[in-house]
Amino acid sequence: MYDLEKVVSDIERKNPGQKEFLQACKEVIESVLPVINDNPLYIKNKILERICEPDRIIEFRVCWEDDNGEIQINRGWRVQFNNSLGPYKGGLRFHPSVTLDTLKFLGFEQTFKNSLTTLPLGGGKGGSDFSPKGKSDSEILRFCKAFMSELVNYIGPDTDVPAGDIGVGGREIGYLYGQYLRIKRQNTGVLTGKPHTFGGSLIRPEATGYGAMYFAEEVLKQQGVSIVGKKISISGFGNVAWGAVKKATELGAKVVTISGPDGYIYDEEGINTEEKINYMLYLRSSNQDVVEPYAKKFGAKFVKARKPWEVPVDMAFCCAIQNELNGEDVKELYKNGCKYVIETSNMGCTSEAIAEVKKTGMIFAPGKAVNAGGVAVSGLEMSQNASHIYWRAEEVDSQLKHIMKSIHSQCVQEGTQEDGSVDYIAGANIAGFKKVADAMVAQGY
Ligand code: 2IT
Repeated sequence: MYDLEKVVSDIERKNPGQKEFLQACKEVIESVLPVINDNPLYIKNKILERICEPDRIIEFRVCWEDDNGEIQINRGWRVQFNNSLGPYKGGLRFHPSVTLDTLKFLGFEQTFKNSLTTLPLGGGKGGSDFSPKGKSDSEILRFCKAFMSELVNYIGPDTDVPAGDIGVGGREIGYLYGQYLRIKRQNTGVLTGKPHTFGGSLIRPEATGYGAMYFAEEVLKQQGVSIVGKKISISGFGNVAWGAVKKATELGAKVVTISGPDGYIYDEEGINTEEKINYMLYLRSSNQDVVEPYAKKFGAKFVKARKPWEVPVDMAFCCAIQNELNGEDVKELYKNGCKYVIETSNMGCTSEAIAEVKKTGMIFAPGKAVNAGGVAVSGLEMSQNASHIYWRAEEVDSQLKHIMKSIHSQCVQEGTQEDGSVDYIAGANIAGFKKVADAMVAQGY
């Protein structure tokens, strides 16, 4: 029998100072401990101890030359967390806040998320503390070439398939893939999220945001309500926020906020025209990491250095970065009548935020279920590349929708409580965990 406090303190001792990793482990362990304690095979095979330990971590130096001819040095990593279900799969994050702690938490989350997708995907994550902010296109190219020159030794279409994450979009994936091709000369689709001209799946750019809205629709359906007319606040302005705004608008909801490190935009009319939604792509590709220009262009309100959670809405989607929504934010959302917190970024909510949500009785959907549409379509991109074909957008979109519905059903199956309500955190963690754990048992140690 495992005791929660003892397990958590062991992880703390083995991973000193790694707060994010510990937070992610704690959340999953809290949910799955009863399942483990109920299953002698899991106990005998030490699944809990093994699943919290990455298979391996690769750490490397990345040297590149900036536009002034000065040599810059960054650190790069790939955390290959767990490949029981399939090749390591997960994004690369380029952001100054990236540490090994961050990538371990992300690789851990990815393992369970990928299990939920129903596709044969293991979990991994990588990236660098490189900041794309203010960098020229040539600097980004030189950094990507240097990064891939190292990473190339550790990845492959059947071993480890990286993709994008914060700071890594189609442009960066293109540069990284180009360097892979120069060195290996193998068009195996070793990265996903590629531009469509050389193997990228249609709908992959939209997939995370679309998937989040499909999942939210299912959550609402479970309550017997429709998404039409719902007022929504969104944080972030990158790829995930963009897809979410696009799909929310298409489904008849109204998104009134987006945000960046500089503050948030409140657009009372809704971010609901093609021009406004496409402008988000421009903001991202400008490498300035700001949203204020949106206010000037479209006559919306810009609120400096504040988060969007003070705006009264029905549903809140955090789409930016880990721990972006805290306990105070939840109190504010609740006070203003918000009923649903849809965590769309990876571990977007602090532990206090989740505790507060539980206190209020608001409905909470966890990131590893909500945002799994991105990696799911990456899995579909791998299938297309392996069979040397492209699927139509409608085909990919319909598979994505099907997968998100299945993830919702898995949450309901494992998370339904005695009173009939659904604990989506428990549901996602247990469903994701069981499949990985069963595979580990079947494969021995
Ligand atoms: O967090 C994530 O799931 C991603 N950044 C996407 C990973 C992928 O392999 O598409």
